[in-house]
Amino acid sequence: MSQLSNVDEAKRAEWMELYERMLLIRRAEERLGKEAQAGNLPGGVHLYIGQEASGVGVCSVLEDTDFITSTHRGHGHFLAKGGDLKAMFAELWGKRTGICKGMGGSMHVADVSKGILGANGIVGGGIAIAAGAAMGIKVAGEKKVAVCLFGDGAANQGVLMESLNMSAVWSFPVIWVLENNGLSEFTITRKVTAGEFTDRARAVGLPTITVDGNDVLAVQAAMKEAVDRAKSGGGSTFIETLTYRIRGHLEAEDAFLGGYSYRTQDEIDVWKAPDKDPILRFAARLIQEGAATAEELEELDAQVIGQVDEAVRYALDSEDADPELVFDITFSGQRA
Ligand SMILES: Cc1ncc(C[n+]2csc(CCOP(=O)(O)OP(=O)(O)O)c2C)c(N)n1
Repeated sequence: MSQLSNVDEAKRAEWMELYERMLLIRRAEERLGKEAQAGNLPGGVHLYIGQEASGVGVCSVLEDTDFITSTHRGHGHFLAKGGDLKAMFAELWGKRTGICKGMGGSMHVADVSKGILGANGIVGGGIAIAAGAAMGIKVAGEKKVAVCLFGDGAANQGVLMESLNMSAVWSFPVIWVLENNGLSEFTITRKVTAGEFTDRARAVGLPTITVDGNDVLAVQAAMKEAVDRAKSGGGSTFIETLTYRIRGHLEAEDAFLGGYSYRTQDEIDVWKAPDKDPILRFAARLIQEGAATAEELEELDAQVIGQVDEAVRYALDSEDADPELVFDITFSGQRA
């Protein structure tokens, strides 16, 4: 660590943890992108690259006992909430050691022991699940929160208004986190959306916070406010994190679109630049504040890449999923 640090040791350790978590998501997903493009992964992947500060900032203030619901773009949320990288990779490769025994795949990574109620291939599918989880917390009188992470495309699903309404009427300890990356699959969200998303929450009387979703500390501060409110009985908050998806909707996008493009390379490049990319930005901040040196960050990067390599080996060395399991783990009690 630099001798000229502006931050105390506790803060430094916390910031480094945030940085490492974002880096882990980035390096894990870069590897997944390569493997998918080489045809080595069974099934498609939707990468979270560019949005890491949002998921990491959100989950940084949560306990294992707090819940999150996620989306089809769920690897980042899973890792941010403390999900195991090896078990996630094994899941994506369809192996028995996968977090869902290899029966779920990329869009269904879940770990209830960490409060991760699952990624979800149904756009908006996590919204009512989060409302239900929050209702459960309220009925049990527990000091926990449920956090719903969803996209701007999902925000146009009707279930959002129903769930916002219920969360306001019954003062549920639920935090709505709209990760607004401006894109809904291959559509510019603005072209299919009237008004502001935050106004939908205000319409039912919920407090709203709009935050720079590529600034991990800003997201964390917004979440702290919302979690404090929810855990002290003050009910729900709606947070909008403004961010951008750098990769395509899914890794096979180019082949899928056959030459059609819904955005320009210039636009993507703006968001990859050091003043926008959440990881490059935070690295610059760490160095500027004397919390780390460039060499230390490079070393950390090498360690993280090593962890990713190890997780790939673990997945490849694991036994294929057992199709028979479908009868045991899809529906409760089906075999009995
Ligand atoms: C109910 C449902 N309708 C449509 C789709 C197809 N689909 C997959 S992702 C997507 C857009 C999602 O946009 P957003 O919620 O903004 O998430 P992002 O991909 O930007 O992360 C659509 C329409 C789906 N999976 N589920």
